Amino acid sequence: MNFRLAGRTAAFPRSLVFVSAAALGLVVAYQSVPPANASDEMEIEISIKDHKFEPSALKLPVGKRVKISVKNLDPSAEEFESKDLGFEKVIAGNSDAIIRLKPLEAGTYIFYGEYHMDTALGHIVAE
Ligand SMILES: [Cu+2]
Repeated sequence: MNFRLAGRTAAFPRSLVFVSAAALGLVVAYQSVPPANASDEMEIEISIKDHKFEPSALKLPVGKRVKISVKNLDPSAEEFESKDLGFEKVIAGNSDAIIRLKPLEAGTYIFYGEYHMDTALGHIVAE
């Protein structure tokens, strides 16, 4: 009788361990869900019209990935470029392009339209 009771007593903690492991599994599964894009990437829009950027001056937070949607509203192509940020992309007339930036460090970054350097100038301040 004592032996049986001991057997039951031992079985109880074992089932507790099982329940705990199941609960832990749920927690781990929940935490491994990748974060939504919106939380770690911000999206901005820049348009090109009459060979000028709008906006031409942007303030962005440091440490966030940035997706830039560029709309070239001019009928002619433009090369959207930044040596500071390390990208260049030719955008045909009346079309769009996407540029993705790595998380920015604090600083000022110049960008320009290489085909119209006299007017197509802009900069990003990250802070
Ligand atoms: Cu270029």
